[in-house]
Amino acid sequence: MEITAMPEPAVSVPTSPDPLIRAADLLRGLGPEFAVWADRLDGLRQRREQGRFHLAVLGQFKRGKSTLLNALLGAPVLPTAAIPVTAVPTFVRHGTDRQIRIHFQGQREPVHEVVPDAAAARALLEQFVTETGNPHNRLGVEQVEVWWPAPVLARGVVLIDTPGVGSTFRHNTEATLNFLPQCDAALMVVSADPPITEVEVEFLKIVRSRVARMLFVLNKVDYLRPDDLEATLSFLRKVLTESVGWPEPVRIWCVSARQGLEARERGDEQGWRRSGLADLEHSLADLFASEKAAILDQAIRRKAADVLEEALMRLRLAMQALTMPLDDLERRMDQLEQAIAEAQRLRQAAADLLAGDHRRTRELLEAEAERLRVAARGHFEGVIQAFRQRDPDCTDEEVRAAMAEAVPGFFEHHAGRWTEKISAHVTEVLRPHQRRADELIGVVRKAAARLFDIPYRAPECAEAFELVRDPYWVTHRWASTLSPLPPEWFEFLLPKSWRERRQQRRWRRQVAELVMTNVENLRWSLVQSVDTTFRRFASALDERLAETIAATRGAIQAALAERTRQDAEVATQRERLAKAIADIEHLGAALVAGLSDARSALGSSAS
Ligand SMILES: Nc1nc2c(ncn2[C@@H]2O[C@H](COP(=O)(O)OP(=O)(O)OP(=O)(O)O)[C@@H](O)[C@H]2O)c(=O)[nH]1
Ligand SMILES: [Mg+2]
Repeated sequence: MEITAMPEPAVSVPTSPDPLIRAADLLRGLGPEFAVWADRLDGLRQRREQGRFHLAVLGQFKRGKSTLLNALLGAPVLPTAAIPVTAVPTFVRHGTDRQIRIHFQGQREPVHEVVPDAAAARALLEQFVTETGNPHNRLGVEQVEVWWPAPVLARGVVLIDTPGVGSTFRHNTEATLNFLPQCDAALMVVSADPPITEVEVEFLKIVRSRVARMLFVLNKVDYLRPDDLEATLSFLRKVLTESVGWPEPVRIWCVSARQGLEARERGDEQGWRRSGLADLEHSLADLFASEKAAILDQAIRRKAADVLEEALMRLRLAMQALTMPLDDLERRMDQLEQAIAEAQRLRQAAADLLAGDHRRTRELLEAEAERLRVAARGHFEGVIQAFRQRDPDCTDEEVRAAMAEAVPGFFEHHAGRWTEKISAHVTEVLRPHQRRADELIGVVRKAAARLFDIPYRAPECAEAFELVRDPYWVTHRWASTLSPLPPEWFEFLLPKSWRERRQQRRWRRQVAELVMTNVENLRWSLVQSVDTTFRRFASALDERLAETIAATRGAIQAALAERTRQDAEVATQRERLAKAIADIEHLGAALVAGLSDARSALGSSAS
């Protein structure tokens, strides 16, 4: 590894206004051995991108959710109609080109199209997301992404149109509830006709604990005269505080999405304001700009400063290695090798502990699966029994229909609970491993700092374990009907009580099968995600340790090679190193400047 490959200009002319890009450019300019840190900074930049603000628009069907989103987008992109429409969640993101991507369950490749305008977008979406174009979601659409150049989406906001809750598809409501904790905020749309229903009240009661921020919108106010509006609002407030238990004061935005959209299309500013949407749009902009983006940006800057600190360590080591008497250098190098060997031993012990926790997590998962099997069997046998008690002469067909209705809701609910429990467990279990991993890397870095008299600063941001990914709407295909096993021919000849007993045995067998299939479906997807999480964690740890070792050793070995050259060349190299150190210190300080409780500056430079 040759440090002489360092081209000077790239170091001194960082141009991008984004400090992360500037820092990555600067590191790349220092030579290929600095690429790992430049790549890490690129990774941080991606994380910042992923930290988009996800706002889900919720409500009972036909409240005007899609119309409201269209108004905010300024074009009738999403399908709307007087009959229930949105059957699949649609994620609308910012994009300079207008594009649509339809994701399917299973292996089917997504459909991806660039569309010229709103009419074309809507026509395409109608085929896939609406009850009319895709009845009962026969096409197996999982979710839809739309990219649109609307200002409301700038700065990383994602708006999500969701299927209306409380329709006959109860599992839709459950799926919405499972989805909510992944979102940053939700906008609940109600309308004046009628002001709020029992279904909405029940939904809101459950939603309360699952959503970080909630905004209430009363839509279709164009239907109301001013005094009716006042009465509707006070009724709504009363229900929200008294029946739902929402804390006072409840702010409700009154809008007419339809008039807002029309005004937008005409370019009528006054009409836009009159529709109430200008006010809602401002409040949303404030919300997007607050909390999340700012907090994420701070965390990312701190992590970036840590990355620079690691690069600095390498430069300082190289500087020291160029300065020290040779025999001294070799002696210290031996000692460093001992510290590296110690870290590798600890790594093995850490790997064993991690494997143990992985195994125990799998055991917990299996125990939960068994519990769910028992609960589900009891539940569905109960469903059948209750049904038969109500109607002793019910036909097999009717029992099958009752089951088909009961299955998705039950499993969707348990899927949510189970996933939540397992991911909380995994996060908890991995935390001490994370600490151990940080200590392990610290062993090498501290030894290098001590041996070569350079400042050591522990990373400010522990690499807190994070599974960052966009909210994801999970659509399981639940096996929900009992197979139509006809009774055997001789059963008709048996006395009624015998026949019924045989029939019950038959149902019970089928319930057991149905439960096995659905629990297995869930168990399998959880096992996959647990295994992937542990695998990724272990390999990230290995990579970080290997990087740290390579960087520490590499700096000294490169300097050792330099030492065989002429004094004049060594002096030039030292000058370059000193300049690179100063540049990185400067950029690191700029990254953390102004952060709350920021450290004063990066450690002082080497001799
Ligand atoms: N008068 C009036 N009608 C509206 C308004 N907003 C929406 N509508 C109408 O209400 C109907 C339903 O609107 P959608 O936007 O499709 O409702 P949705 O909540 O998305 O419905 P689902 O997708 O089925 O859950 C459509 O006929 C809209 O034109 C409004 O502000 N005023
Ligand atoms: Mg809709």
